[in-house]
Amino acid sequence: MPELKIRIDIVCVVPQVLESVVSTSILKRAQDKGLVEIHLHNLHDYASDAFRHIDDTPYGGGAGMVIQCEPVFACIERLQSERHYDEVIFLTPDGEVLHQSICNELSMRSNLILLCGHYKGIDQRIRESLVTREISIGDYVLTGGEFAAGVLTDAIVRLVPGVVGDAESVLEDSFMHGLLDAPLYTKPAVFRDLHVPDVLLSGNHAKIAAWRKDMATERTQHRRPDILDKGDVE
Ligand code: 6GU
Repeated sequence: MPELKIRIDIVCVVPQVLESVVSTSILKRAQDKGLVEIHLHNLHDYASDAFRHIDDTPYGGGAGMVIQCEPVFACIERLQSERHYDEVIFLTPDGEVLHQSICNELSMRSNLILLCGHYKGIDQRIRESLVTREISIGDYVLTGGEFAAGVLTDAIVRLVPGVVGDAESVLEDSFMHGLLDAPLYTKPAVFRDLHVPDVLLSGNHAKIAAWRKDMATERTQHRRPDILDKGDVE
C-alpha cells in the first residue's frame, strides 16, 4: 500500500484554542507516527503593522470587524510558495455543510490549508482569490472557525490509514455505511440487574452480525430517518 501522509496547515486568529487539540490523544499519536503533520499559524504574525492588527471596520458600514486581505494573503501565499496545496478551505457558517463523504474525500489529499474566520467575517476578495472550498460544520453559529477547523481536522485524520489502530472500527462507525452504530456493551455481563443481550454472549458470529444490522437499522429509522431516505445504505 502506498504511504499516505497528510499535511494540514490551520491559519487562524486564535491558535491557542487548537494547541491542546492537536497535541493530545489520537492527533498527537498520528503526528508522532509520522502519518500526519498539523501546523498552526497565527494571522497576527502576518500583520503589516506594529500593533499586529488584522481586522478593520466594514466598508459601507455595519457592526463588527472584518479580517483584512493583507495578513491572509501573506500567510497563504507563503505556504503556497513552499508546496502545492490541494485545497484552501474556509470554515464558515455559510459554507457547504460537512458530511462524512466530504471527510472521506479530504482524507485522501496530501496538503490542505484550513482558514478560520473570526469577528464578523473576512474580506470577500480572500474568498474569491484564495479559497477553493467553503465548509460549515452545521446550522448554528460559532464565534470563530477554530472549533470547526478542529472538528474537520479530527474527522479527516482518523481516516488516514494507520491512525486508528483498528481499520475495521473506522469503517464500521456510524455513517460510514449510511447507518448509525448498533448499541455497544462491555464487561461485566450483568451490572446491577442490567443484562447484556444474550445474543452477544452466544459466540454465534452470524447471529451477532444479523442482530447488529437489525439494531442499526431500527436505531437509524427511529433517530435519523433522513439518512435512510437517501438510500446510500450498503
Ligand atoms: Cl465553520 N464557523 C463559524 N463561525 N460558525 C459555524 C461554522 C463555522 N460552522 C457552523 N457554525
